[in-house]
Amino acid sequence: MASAAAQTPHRGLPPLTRDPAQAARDIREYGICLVDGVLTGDTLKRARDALYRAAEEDRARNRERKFSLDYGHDESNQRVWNVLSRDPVFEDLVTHPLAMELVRSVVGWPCLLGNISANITGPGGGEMVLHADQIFVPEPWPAEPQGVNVVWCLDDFTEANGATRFVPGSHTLHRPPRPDEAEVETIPIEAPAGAIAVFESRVWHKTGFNRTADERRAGVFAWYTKPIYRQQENWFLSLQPSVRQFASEELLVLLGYKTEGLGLVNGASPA
Ligand SMILES: O=C(O)CCC(=O)C(=O)O
Repeated sequence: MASAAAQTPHRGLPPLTRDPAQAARDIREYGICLVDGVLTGDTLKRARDALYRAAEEDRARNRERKFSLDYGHDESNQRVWNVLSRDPVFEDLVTHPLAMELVRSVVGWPCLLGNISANITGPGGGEMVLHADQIFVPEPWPAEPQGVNVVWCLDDFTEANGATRFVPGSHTLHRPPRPDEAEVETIPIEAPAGAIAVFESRVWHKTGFNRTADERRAGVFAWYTKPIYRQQENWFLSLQPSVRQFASEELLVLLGYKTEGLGLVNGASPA
């Protein structure tokens, strides 16, 4: 089925870049950018090992939780929530200077970290429902995107292993997909391990099918919003306390522990 977005001039993915200014331009034009080589060597290995360790622990303890937009009773794909509480390496991802520069270019500063969770596709794993991340924003949507998602590719993202798929140009439609648009044409966000894809919150996207016999695809999704939105993860209840204890000023703001105007305690910032 052809999509309404196919009528727009944005027919594909922008090329991989290492230039932050180009990446910010790509988000404005295409709704998405791809930056490669953001995590390399030991750092990439640390993040990947930490995520797969957390996933194994959740499976072993039967602690895996699906989300309403996830894959129902699909046993191949696995969601790992709140990775920030699982290993300090994820603090480095949340506040990575390049990621933060791109996040600020979309939603400004201060902003909030809505959540940071991982999706691991597994052999035979199914697709997620097509959605835009600012699904919680009432329509008509404000003129600017209200959030931005930074996707950390901890494995190669390929069409075969379930790379996230998106609808080119969908950010210009300025609305979420309707139920009869669930099957519109999408293209895979293919990128090497260590790359990030950053897309603004109006982009229609979903997890792809994993058609491989033996490959998993780990992606960490860090979701940031303008500071007027409730965070998806309730950090005040679920954050591992030592994260707050050692957090930078920037991370305290992102988590909502240091704030202005909203989220006060007796009229003042809690931290
Ligand atoms: O797993 C993916 O590729 C997409 C995940 C996603 O869209 C989400 O978590 O909102």
